[in-house]
Amino acid sequence: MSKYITTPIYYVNGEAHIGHAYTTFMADTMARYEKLKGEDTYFLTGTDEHGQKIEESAQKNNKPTQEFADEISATFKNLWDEFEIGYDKFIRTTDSDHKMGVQKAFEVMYAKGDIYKDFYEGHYCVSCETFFPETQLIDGEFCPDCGRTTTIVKEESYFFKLSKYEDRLLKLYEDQPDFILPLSRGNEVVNFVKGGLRDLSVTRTSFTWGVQMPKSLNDDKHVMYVWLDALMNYITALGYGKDDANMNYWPASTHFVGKDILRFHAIYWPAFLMSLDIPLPKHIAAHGWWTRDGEKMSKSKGNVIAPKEVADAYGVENLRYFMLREVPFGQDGDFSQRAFIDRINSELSNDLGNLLNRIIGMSGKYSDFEIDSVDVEKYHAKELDAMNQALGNLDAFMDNMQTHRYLEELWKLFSIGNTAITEHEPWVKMKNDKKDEALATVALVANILAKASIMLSPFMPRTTETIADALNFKIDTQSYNELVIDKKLLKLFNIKKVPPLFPRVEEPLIPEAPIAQPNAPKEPQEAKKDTSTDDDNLIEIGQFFETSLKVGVVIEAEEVPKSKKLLKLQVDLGEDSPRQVVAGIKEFYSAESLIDTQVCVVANLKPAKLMGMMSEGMLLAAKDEDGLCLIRPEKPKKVGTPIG
Ligand code: ME8
Repeated sequence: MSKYITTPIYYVNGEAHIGHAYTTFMADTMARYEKLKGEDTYFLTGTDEHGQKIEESAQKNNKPTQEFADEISATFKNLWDEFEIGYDKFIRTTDSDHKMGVQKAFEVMYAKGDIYKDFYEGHYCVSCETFFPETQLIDGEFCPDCGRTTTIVKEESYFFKLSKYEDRLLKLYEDQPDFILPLSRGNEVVNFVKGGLRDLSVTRTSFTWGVQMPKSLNDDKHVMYVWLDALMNYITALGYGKDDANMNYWPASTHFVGKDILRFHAIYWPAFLMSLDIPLPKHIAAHGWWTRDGEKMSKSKGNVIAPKEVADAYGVENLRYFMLREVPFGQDGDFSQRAFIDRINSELSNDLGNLLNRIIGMSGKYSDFEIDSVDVEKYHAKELDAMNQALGNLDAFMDNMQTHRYLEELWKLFSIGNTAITEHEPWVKMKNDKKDEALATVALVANILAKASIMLSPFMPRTTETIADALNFKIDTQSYNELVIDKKLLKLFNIKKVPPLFPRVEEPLIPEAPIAQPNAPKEPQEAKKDTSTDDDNLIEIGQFFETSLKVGVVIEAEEVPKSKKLLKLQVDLGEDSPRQVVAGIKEFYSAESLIDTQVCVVANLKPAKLMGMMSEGMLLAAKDEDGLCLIRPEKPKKVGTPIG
């Protein structure tokens, strides 16, 4: 049976961040795993290029929308190519084949009576490209997901009869309990559907950057809703609406998505497919959210880490390993260089890298680099059993996307190898004239490394290729079948020396996160500037003085309801009236403790709205693992005193 694995298609309103890299690594690893097992596998990724958000981003960048989309889409594609992501197709929703496919799907659903025309009036969040019912809005106005102001939109719209599919959807979740993975996420979807589904507005007339309506409807005023357009990518990529060339891969085995877009994939998407009479995907696998120092990262917010920066510093395969080892699939994870460095040094360098070096060294000394498995079973039956048992457990972990458990289990092999060396002391055996025993231990470890590298190859394809090269074999389906499934041992060969695979890392290799202050959502370009240390980015003193820093005193402070992080402050900067500053410091300071204390304020930031409140400045603060502290004058200064 063939396999079809997809990532979400990424919005082209900013460049890739670590959250995008995670989904892509996850899907790439899964696709490589299936291919290793010999499954005929198709792996799709791409970019989502329509909608008001993209149109507005292009305008802000003074670029024609298509040109802007071309540029950003290319940054994703180039990055994945540089990271050697093994996709079979990179789809763009501006591809003409895709647009044709979406139009065809629309026609089919319309002909079936599942799409009708009416009027829509509702609160729309442009950033999330989503309508929200009034009951869900914060203070009746602000987006419950991102806190931005929503706008009331009244327009003629085509509607998809989502409500008609309520019962069939509920039956789907019941009949196919692993449709949504991890299982724990299923409930929230079921409850949402049980709460009642309203028909879905699937066209827009307020902007033009979208797939045109099918000619047969003769209604040019409308363009398709971006989520209808985007979800269809999973079938148009296989030729739906054109030649169905690769539709044999359908239904998808797994759509990997972030938890924020689970609803679209677990409710809208199966309903569209039901309407089209197309079989449903097997799994929608929703991963958690990556934060940096506890702060949510997203393109819309601007506090992102560029995966390229991390990969350039630490190596892309180390990054893949870290992300897939660190976080149980489905849970949120925090990106911390400390945790990353610990895993590189202890798991990759010590457990794996040293083991390889040790047997290269020993076999060089004892047998002129020749390795022979002939006596392994005789002296190491116990270790072989333990190894085979761990290898046999791996598949189940991968089936449930539990990459962290998979890697943990795989690492048992290295521990078996390291323990065997410590217990059997081949160097003592060599002295005591028991060369065959010593060589059996070395060969045991070579076999462990070979089998482990096969199973690690979907995670670290290049690195494991180097290990396999040292052990004189190739990682492919044939060696997987022989060495892992049939449990055979390596044939006689000469081991090759390789340079250390995982140099230890002593210090963080990229600058730590900039202090997260919830002020104006920055453009991604600005965020990149923040985290860079290149000499090219040194600034002139004049540039520094473009920032107006002033001493202020907090005269009022209160908690922002419904917010875990925000405090609303009135800060006197010696101006006619105090400034309102909304600061993300509630976890570290109580409101009362701030009153009458001095703070340092960035005074010439453009005001920004946060959860509906204007913020007219930013407090200087320093944040590390121990928490956040405000930067204050050493001695009280007159309010309004410039800093610099
Ligand atoms: O949602 N941690 O695109 P997108 C983990 N175009 N994952 C994150 C993340 C983070 N900090 N931030 C974003 C879209 N993501 C749509 C998809 S599919 C038919 C259309 C994940 O570029 C997010 O959860 O905003 C989503 O899965 C993916 O990145 C793409 O986000």
